[in-house]
Amino acid sequence: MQLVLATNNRDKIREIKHLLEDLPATLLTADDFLDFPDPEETGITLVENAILKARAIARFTEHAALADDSGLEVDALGGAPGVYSSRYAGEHVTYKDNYTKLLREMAGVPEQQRTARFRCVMAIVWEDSSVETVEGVAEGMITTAVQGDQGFGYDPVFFYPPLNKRFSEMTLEEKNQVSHRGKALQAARELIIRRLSRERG
Ligand code: ITT
Repeated sequence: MQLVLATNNRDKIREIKHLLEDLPATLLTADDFLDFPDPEETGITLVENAILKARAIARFTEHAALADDSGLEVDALGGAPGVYSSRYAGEHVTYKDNYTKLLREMAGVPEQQRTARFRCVMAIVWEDSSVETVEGVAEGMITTAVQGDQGFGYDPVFFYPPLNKRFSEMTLEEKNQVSHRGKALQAARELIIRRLSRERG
């Protein structure tokens, strides 16, 4: 089986590869193709955008494709930035621009109201064009300052109480065991394994 990771985000690719690498499937990425598309994310939900990205890449590569649409939902901000997490501070901004804006918006919000969750939806479009989706969630708190140099995105401001540290203070293995993406990937692994055994007949 050849499965294309339908993302242009290298940080996601690192985490996804780590959890799928032992499967008897060849994982292909943007680096394996010329002019790999970066589809416009016109959906208003993570599910819509994940399916949209997986479909676009499956069509372009003529292989099965797995897409990840993810975001951070902050309760004190009514669920923002949510599906707009990568563009929170504007188009073509850095991770730092986004979490700096988040800390600014959260200034003065008391600790017990700083609850948030990362959500990850993965869509797989198979070679027969059928689609399946899975989801993973990780509950945590938004900190008041930046710390840690692991991970990516909003990890330096996302505190995970069960391990008493931020995502930015976890190794790749630790983060994958508890994160939204790690949980979605566990479910995606099951879909892939089921598909592989069906293909083998
Ligand atoms: P692709 O669409 O090419 O996959 P993207 O970065 O644009 O890449 P999304 O539209 O799904 O992906 O945006 C997800 C954003 O949510 C991402 O850019 C981060 O800002 C944030 N995010 C997602 N997962 C995260 C994680 O594990 N840790 C920190 N931030 C995360």
